[in-house]
Amino acid sequence: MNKIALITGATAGIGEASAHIFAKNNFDLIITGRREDRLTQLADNLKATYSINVLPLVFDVRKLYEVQKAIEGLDENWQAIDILVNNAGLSAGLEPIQEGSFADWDVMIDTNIKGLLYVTRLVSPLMIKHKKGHIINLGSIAGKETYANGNVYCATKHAVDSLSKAMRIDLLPHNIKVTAINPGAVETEFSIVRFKGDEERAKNVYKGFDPLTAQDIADTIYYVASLPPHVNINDLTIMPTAQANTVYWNKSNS
Ligand code: NDP
Ligand code: 8X3
Repeated sequence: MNKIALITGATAGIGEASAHIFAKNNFDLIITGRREDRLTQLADNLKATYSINVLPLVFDVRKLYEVQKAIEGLDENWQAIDILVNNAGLSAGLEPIQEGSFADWDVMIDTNIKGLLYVTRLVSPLMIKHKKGHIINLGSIAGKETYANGNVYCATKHAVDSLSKAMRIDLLPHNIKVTAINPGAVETEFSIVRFKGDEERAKNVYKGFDPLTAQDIADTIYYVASLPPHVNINDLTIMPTAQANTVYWNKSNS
């Protein structure tokens, strides 16, 4: 029987790249996201390419009733989840605190903190029941440091950092690993979402240096997921070589 990985936010970027690498390594997959067309297309592609079972579940992680319906409705054979990749997340806006948008704040807090909590709250009892599991949370360098105008996004990722530590303690008696992956700049749809579809502004973020790719992070996620049972990486910060932290960059490629 194949192992099972549940990856949230698999319709783009890091989640989509992670789905491919787990599929390539013979995991059956539960993939989630809000964009049904993309999710269905990815599911069909993964099934055809890797001959694995794929269950696409369309839901918004911010809506508790949708998350409950999806996870509580899993058939017995899909409940034995080995790996949960809490990846769905976003940034919205980049303004000083005194000019921040209430709507942007709500969407980041509801997605990055509450959404991650809802999924974890519903999946972790299944892992406890099966006496195994590994939760991999997507934090960020923004969860280790704070940068100008990053205020609320940074705060949500600091919360992920804190929750990862808390999960590790609470799930310790149940043989469940918890890892936080904290990337620096990864070129995905992240900046397009942050700047509300302004592709030119998004492209500028990655000008003059080689950013990380979604594949780099997916490879890292798969690496931590494939370590032996007695080994866990608690916390891993991964940066483009050209980025020392959230402030210092070597943008000399232009
Ligand atoms: P993308 O924008 O490319 O992908 C984000 C994914 O999250 C999409 O699949 C999207 O799916 C999903 N998502 C967003 N909101 C919701 C929601 N409310 N309900 C369900 N799914 C949702 O970004 P990345 O791949 O770059 O980001 C993935 C994670 O990595 C995020 O947590 C991000 O904060 C983190 N990260 C990213 C970095 C970067 O520089 N790119 C660096 C550090 C961390 P859909 O819209 O279909 O719902
Ligand atoms: C995304 C990386 O530095 O843009 O989490 O906040 S950063």
